[in-house]
Amino acid sequence: MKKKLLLLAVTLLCSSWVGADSITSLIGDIDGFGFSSTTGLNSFSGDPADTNGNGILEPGEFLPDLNGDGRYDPASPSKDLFNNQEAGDPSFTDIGLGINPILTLDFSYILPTGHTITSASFHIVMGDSSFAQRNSHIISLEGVSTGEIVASSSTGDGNILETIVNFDSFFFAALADGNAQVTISYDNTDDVAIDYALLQLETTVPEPSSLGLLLLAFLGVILQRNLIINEAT
Ligand SMILES: [Ca+2]
Ligand SMILES: [Ca+2]
Ligand SMILES: [Ca+2]
Ligand SMILES: [Ca+2]
Repeated sequence: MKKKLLLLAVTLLCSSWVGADSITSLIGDIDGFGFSSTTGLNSFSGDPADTNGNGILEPGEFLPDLNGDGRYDPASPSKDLFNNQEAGDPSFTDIGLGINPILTLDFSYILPTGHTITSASFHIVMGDSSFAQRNSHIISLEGVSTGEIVASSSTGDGNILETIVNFDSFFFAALADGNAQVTISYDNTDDVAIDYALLQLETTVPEPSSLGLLLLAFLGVILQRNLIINEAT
């Protein structure tokens, strides 16, 4: 009986062991809004837009004041509009989009059999954050609003920020089919440009090694039962 209890304990232990996995679905490319070089690109202040000088425009840095008028503004009379799109870029990344765009982003990915979603987050790197995030904008998943994203404090005209939205567990079921449609409705923006967006899923999955141990435990129970039957006959 002790052996049976021990085996049962091992079985329960094995069945509770899970591993973690991570799934990332990327829309667009991480290439600093497509600027092939940041040399000579200045922010509204006249300082280098690529503040850390690593050759790529990133969150915390700036979209460039291309016409040198001391502001980032694609609208007339300022002309800072850019189009750095390459083959394969989605139509809404690496390009100045103008004011108040409404965007639909279709993520697709594979959620392996047996995986359970434990967290999901949406990330988007965009500017002009001094305006695009000064006012709230709505992000929806599969047509259901996830709430308003309220502006963070502006750090200068043309500022680039990464916005992260953590989805409530209410949305996990809608993400299980490997497709996720995120829509963004901006309100009262100056200009919006997007480098890329991504969907990050964290999952749990039974460990193959645990499954092996589970099978061994199950076989142990069978073998012991046969021994008991053999001893009784
Ligand atoms: Ca690109
Ligand atoms: Ca940089
Ligand atoms: Ca300008
Ligand atoms: Ca890009």
